[in-house]
Amino acid sequence: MPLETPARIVKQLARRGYNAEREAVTLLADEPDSDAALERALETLPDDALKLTTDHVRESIETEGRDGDGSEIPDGDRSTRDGHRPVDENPPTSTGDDDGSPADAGSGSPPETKGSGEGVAAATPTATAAADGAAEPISRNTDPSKRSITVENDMTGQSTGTGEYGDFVKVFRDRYEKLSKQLRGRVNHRPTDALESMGGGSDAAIVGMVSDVRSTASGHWLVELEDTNGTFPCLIMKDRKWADQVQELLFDEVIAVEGTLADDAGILFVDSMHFPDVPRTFKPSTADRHVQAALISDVHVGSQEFMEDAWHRFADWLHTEEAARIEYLLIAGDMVEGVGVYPDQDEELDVVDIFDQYRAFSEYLKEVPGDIEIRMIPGNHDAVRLAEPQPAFDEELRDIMTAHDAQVHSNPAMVTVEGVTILMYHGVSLDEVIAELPDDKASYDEPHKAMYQLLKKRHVAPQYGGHTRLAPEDRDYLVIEDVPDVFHTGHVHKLGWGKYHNVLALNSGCWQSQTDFQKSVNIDPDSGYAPILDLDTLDMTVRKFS
Ligand code: D5M
Ligand code: FE
Ligand code: ZN
Repeated sequence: MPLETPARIVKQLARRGYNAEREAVTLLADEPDSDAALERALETLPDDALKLTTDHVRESIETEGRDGDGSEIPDGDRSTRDGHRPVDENPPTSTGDDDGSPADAGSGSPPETKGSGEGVAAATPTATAAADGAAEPISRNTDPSKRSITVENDMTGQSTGTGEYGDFVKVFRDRYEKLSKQLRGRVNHRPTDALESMGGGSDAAIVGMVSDVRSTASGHWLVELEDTNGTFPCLIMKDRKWADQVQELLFDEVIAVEGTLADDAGILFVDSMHFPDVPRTFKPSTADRHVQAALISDVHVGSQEFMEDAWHRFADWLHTEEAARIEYLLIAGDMVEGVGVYPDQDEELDVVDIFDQYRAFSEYLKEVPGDIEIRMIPGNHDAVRLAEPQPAFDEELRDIMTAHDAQVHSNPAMVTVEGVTILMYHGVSLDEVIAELPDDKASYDEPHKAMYQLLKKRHVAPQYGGHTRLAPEDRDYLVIEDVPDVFHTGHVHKLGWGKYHNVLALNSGCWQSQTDFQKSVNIDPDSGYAPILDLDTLDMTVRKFS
């Protein structure tokens, strides 16, 4: 018997999505033809079994002894993906800085390729148990009583919007209500229609939605704020520190300003500006045990650029002892490439039918160990309505993706995993934040900084009528009402993470290599990385599989 047999058996099992008891592997390895014994054991395994037990192997070997036919399973029935991967694939690991230092801690460039990321520990390749020959059948906790997931703000099935004018009034009222509540305690504000009667020269404050931003001939800023009673012009002088903040403003976000009314009480000279923001004293919650979640997005199955090999390596790695603590997998949108999402996209499709794309995606999900719990939300490439909030995949799509029993939620959704609340949002508005804000505040190279802006505005997609399509509902599901412990987005295909007022913001890269369009606009995607989150410490580790 060749020495590497147990390792090979573990790998074979992993490829097909099974875990195994240690002794089951030993029994198979001791068989004269261990490959055939493995095939027999798997053939007789019930469809819903996730783990190959010692008892089952023993039984299948004994039955085989009794039947005595000893026939080989034809090669074609073996893992259909054999040969895709080199056997000694050891994904390197890097640990993000988590010293609680301000915003930039752990500038998220993957250190494996970009070496000098500030505050990021150097990459240290680690051995993977199953791959280096030490057969370690994985022992993942499967005690369901230790696990918990609850979901809030899921609007699936709650959509009431008909797109009529009244719906827009309702959703903006709700946004204003929710966000002004965050600001009311901080300023002594008056409704816009009461300001003029206050008299010139008085101190005043307004809480309102940004309805216009203009620069004046002399370089000052005129910001128009709107509340439920009307609008009011506010002047921010160019030499005030707040002038810098004006560059961060997006239409329709809610802010508060304080200042002095002009002599005719027709304009407010702004002295200070307030954002709903995350309190600096915010303390995130953590899990009670050492358990991890993998946070990924943008798989893009069906695209010619989908990185199948990297995905296989990732899924295989999830079956190893190193990944035994990972009990959750969260996917933040763009499961498939979709059809007709961008002009000329069909030229880069590997799978042209949208349902076939989901069927293929479902097969890739099957490679993930069955005892990892999966949650996913849609993105702009998925087959749900494009306008946000996006409801979860409908029944037809869920039926296609039943293999792994992955649960689906709306985009956005607040998913609480063992006490850690993760705001999952696909991230289409990030394009807009990056386009509108100066580079040092938001750029594709540091996508987490664009996420900080959304946290500061307490809204995942503030601007209406721009690049991000919004659907009016009777409430604004896109407001970040409660501060999450972790904010997880994707979409821009860049990896980046950091902390904003103790909230971990993570943009999780993608599984698609550079497309022709991305090449034409110089987007260099971070493909094939899996960010792993320690739920008990909120530390991040990034694994590279490409
Ligand atoms: O988008 C991935 C990223 O690339 C995101 O930042 C948008 C941008 N992108 C990709 N293709 C296009 C086209 N054709 N037009 C404009 N922007 C694009 P994703 O939606 O995940 O593919
Ligand atoms: Fe994407
Ligand atoms: Zn996207």
